[in-house]
Amino acid sequence: MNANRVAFITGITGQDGSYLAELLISKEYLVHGLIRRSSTINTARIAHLFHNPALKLHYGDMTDSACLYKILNNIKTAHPTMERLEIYNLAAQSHVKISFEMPEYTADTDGFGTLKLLEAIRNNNLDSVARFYQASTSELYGKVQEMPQRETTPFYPRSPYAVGKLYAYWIVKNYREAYGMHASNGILFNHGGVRRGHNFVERKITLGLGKILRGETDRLILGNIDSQRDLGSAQDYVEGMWLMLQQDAPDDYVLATGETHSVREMIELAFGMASIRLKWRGTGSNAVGYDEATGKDLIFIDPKYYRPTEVDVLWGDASKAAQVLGWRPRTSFQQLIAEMVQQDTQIVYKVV
Ligand code: NAP
Ligand code: G4F
Repeated sequence: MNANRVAFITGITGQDGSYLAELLISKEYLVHGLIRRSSTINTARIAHLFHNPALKLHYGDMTDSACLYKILNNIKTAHPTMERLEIYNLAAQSHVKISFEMPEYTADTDGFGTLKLLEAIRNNNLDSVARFYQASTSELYGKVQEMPQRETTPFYPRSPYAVGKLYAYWIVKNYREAYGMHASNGILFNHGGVRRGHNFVERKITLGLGKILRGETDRLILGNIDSQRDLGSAQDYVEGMWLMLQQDAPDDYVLATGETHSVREMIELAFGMASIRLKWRGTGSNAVGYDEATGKDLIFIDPKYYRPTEVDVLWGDASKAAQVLGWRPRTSFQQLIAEMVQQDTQIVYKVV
């Protein structure tokens, strides 16, 4: 461990937090992480790091400003000579559909939680030492005003999640301008992988495929399969987060693959990797995907998965991140889906 490499990650038990913790530990950081108390185990993604002396976990919650202050105070006391503290704010109620069902909690965590953390930094007099990364999102573009979307594209959020994240985006920018803080927004387009939460669409597809192949179910039920997403690999994206905090000056960056694919394409690709060629009949909520070889209906639509306001298409332009940070995604869409199919079905599919 290097005495000058200290980081604090909120959301360390999440998909991105777990990959980021691994990356930072591999770079000799001492990593502090915020975890929530839960009645069930919520640390599966970081269980392999538990006994690593480079990891220290602290109980807390983004809605609890006193604990955020106290954790930062403890970190300051533990590292009295640190010249830099990298803070990655990844904690969020991150599910867009669920944000319509719990809008207030989503705003408290994703919006005001960010403000509380920024205030905890200032109240601990850590503003000049801290480098702050905010997990902003392509959901900010919502009803997109430009194709593809880049840092200068106007925002048009379409969910309580996106509106909460919009507040966070602007408060980060405001604290940068008002107090000179090294605070950056990473505007990340969708990214997943084998640690992706089970109720995000690409993981739901590969897990559903696995259940069908094992005979545990005879169908996969989804919502809007015509929306399009720019989907990359979480492991590639956490490198971009780290690069943002290594820059002399803070700034905002899009991370994206530059390709967009419909949910329908994701389904066809995943099922194709298991040698199931899907054909479709019907449209909208009557669309059904069936196995061309057997005629068996496999994919159904249930409008209960529709959002009151949908984001139809996301397609990112990460040229700025490429030019300034030297960041480029390494994993193709096909490779990413193949990795997930392999994990969830045990079928090895080689992408050529
Ligand atoms: P994730 O897997 O859902 O992880 C979210 C993390 O936040 C978990 O560790 C969760 O803890 C924690 N959390 C939730 N509410 C909290 C609260 N009130 N207090 C403290 N911690 C809380 O999300 P992810 O995919 O890793 O995404 C990381 C961040 O990037 C999120 O802010 C997300 O909104 C944003 N983002 C994600 C994507 C993407 O495609 N993955 C794209 C753009 C932006 P538990 O484990 O206890 O639930
Ligand atoms: O997988 P999703 O739930 O991801 P969404 O809404 O794009 O949000 C993810 O990416 C954002 C970045 O743009 C992050 F900020 C956010 O935290 C999260 O990681 O849905 C993707 C698309 C949507 O159009 C949705 O309507 O898939 C469609 N979809 C169709 N059927 C479904 C389903 N989504 C889910 N979750 N479940 C379905 O059954």
